[in-house]
Amino acid sequence: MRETWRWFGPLDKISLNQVRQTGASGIVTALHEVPYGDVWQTKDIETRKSEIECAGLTWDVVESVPVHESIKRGDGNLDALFSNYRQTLKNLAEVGITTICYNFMPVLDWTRTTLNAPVANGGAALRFEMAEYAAFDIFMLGRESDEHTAEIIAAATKWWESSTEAQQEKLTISIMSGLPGEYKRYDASGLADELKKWSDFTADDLRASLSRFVAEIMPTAAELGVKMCVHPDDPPRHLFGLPRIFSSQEDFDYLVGLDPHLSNGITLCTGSLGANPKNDVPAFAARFADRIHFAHLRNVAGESDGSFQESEHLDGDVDLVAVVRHLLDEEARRCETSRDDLIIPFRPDHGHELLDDSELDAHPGYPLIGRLRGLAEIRGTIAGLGYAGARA
Ligand code: CS2
Ligand code: MN
Repeated sequence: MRETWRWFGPLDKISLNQVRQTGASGIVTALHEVPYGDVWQTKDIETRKSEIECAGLTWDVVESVPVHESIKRGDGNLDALFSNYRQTLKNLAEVGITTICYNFMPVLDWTRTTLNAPVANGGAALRFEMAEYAAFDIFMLGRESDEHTAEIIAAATKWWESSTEAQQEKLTISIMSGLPGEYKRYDASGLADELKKWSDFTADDLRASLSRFVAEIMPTAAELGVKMCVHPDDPPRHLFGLPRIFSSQEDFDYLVGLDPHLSNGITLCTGSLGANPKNDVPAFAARFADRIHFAHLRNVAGESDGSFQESEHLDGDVDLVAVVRHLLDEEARRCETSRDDLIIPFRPDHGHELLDDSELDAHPGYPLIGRLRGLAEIRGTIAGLGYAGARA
């Protein structure tokens, strides 16, 4: 397995030199400055690639080549958008970058209600509190739905009635923090307006858009030797009435059914999938092993009302050691079958805010020291499993 690190480009508060000190050797990044739907020009890709290489690292994975909202909606000038997407893949492949992560979540990306929930050791974690999510939904978006149970509505009402304006503002900022880079942050009423446009849009509609995306993009990816890998929904559930279609094993079976070629692959994000206790993440890793082109390794601790908090990498609901074992076994199988993509890149995904992390003010969820710790723990896990025939 190859240790990688997500770096948000020249605007990232964490420098490539700092990344080197984490021990990671690969970079996961994107041309975040290119507007969604535009072609990534070869010269821009080359410039970013050489910047990474000058720091002694390699650009291993693109996360993400964003899927334009019109593609998810299935409206607008789709022919041009698909053609641009294919051209971007060609330009990336031409400079040797062939592992491409994407996701298919409409409007919102990863979603939390708190960016700095206290952890017993003094650090802080990202958290999804069901009552606060419902309070935002009911009282701040004013959305009518039968989504919430009576118990959650009662807890949400209690939160809402005792909350200050500052707390409501903080909740809004937390919920918007996962939004893709290009989007200007919505306020609550801006998001409510956007959601209205999607109110009749169903999971089946989104699946129809996915099916067209797969038909338009995967044959080109296969031809170019590009490994596409879709990131699961985070959290793995519909949000504010928006459908999500990458939340369960069945969802990924559907994707594979659309095109069984291995170019139509998966990003295994243990923390995203693990936020639904029904997902058996090691079993998921084993089932889809041959098309896992990229792994996000992190952990979550779930609660009975559907709330969850990001936990230490080796201490949560997901048996990360079992997951790593499946990935190492897969690499061994790839070796036997002479596949040319023997090594699975992984990153520690998110991390807790620890020690001096808050001073650096990095991207929420992407602190330096917290991720360094997660990476080191996973490195130890890999080394441990590699010794003494533990994998036999
Ligand atoms: C993160 C995301 O939510 C997560 O697990 O890894 O930032 C993820 O990278 C994007 O949602 C999609 O790639
Ligand atoms: Mn992830």
